[in-house]
Amino acid sequence: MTRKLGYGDVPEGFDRYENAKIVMVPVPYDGTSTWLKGADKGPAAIIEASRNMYLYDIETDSEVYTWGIFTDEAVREKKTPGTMVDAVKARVATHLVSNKFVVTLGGEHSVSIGSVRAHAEAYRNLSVLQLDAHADLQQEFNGSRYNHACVMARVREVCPVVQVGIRSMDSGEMAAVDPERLFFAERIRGDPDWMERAASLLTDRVYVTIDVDAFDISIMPATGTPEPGGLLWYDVLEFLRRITEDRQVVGFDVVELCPNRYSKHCDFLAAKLVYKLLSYIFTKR
Ligand SMILES: [Mn+2]
Repeated sequence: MTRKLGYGDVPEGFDRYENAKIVMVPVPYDGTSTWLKGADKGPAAIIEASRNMYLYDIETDSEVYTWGIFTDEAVREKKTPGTMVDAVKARVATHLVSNKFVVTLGGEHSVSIGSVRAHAEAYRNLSVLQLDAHADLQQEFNGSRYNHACVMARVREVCPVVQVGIRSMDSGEMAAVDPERLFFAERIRGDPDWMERAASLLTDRVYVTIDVDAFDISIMPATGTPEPGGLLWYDVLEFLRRITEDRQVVGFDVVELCPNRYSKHCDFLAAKLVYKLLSYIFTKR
């Protein structure tokens, strides 16, 4: 039997479901994005890039793959955004019941709704940390409540959110913002306390959703709606590490990578971001 090409190209045995604490759920969905298409190619690009990473993390002096990393079959439901969300929720829920730690790989941001709903049912007092250029607080967009511009409006229906890196929205969303819980990219620049304040607003159990457009376009041009003025690599890592030290991160997703032919470094950044966050979470355990 030939081995499936899984995340991280982990040594044989560590990639089997029975042995794996960590499960990758790819969701190659791009049904509602509005500008650059191709987020459906994101999960495969992340997995391919991840197979070229070193599996030792210098910072934490750890090899998180030894917890076992299983890469699941992709969720391919795409009749409507709503049926896709339900399919993601059902898939993630089956892994949570089996006591796995689930990483959802998008796909556009609407895939996060299903994953958050599954985690919110499995974990009491969950809050969601969102890293994103966009607030995603539209109640409805282009005729769907599950458009990628509505993600955080749907998430706020199930748990409190903290939004970081935001730098683009419309006036209707601005009215819906909770200013205490939203950290604009331009305002956290040069503010030494923002990480502390953002972290303090989270509950003990946290789900993290990372839209890669939170990163600055200089290091992450490969996304559907790139915005200048974003976060940089070490700032994001420092913040994520701080969150994992003070809180229990119970799941996360990385979404909106829209791979292109010219900037493979973006695929690698997303793949490594997944591995870094796993390293932080599991070093603590
Ligand atoms: Mn988003």
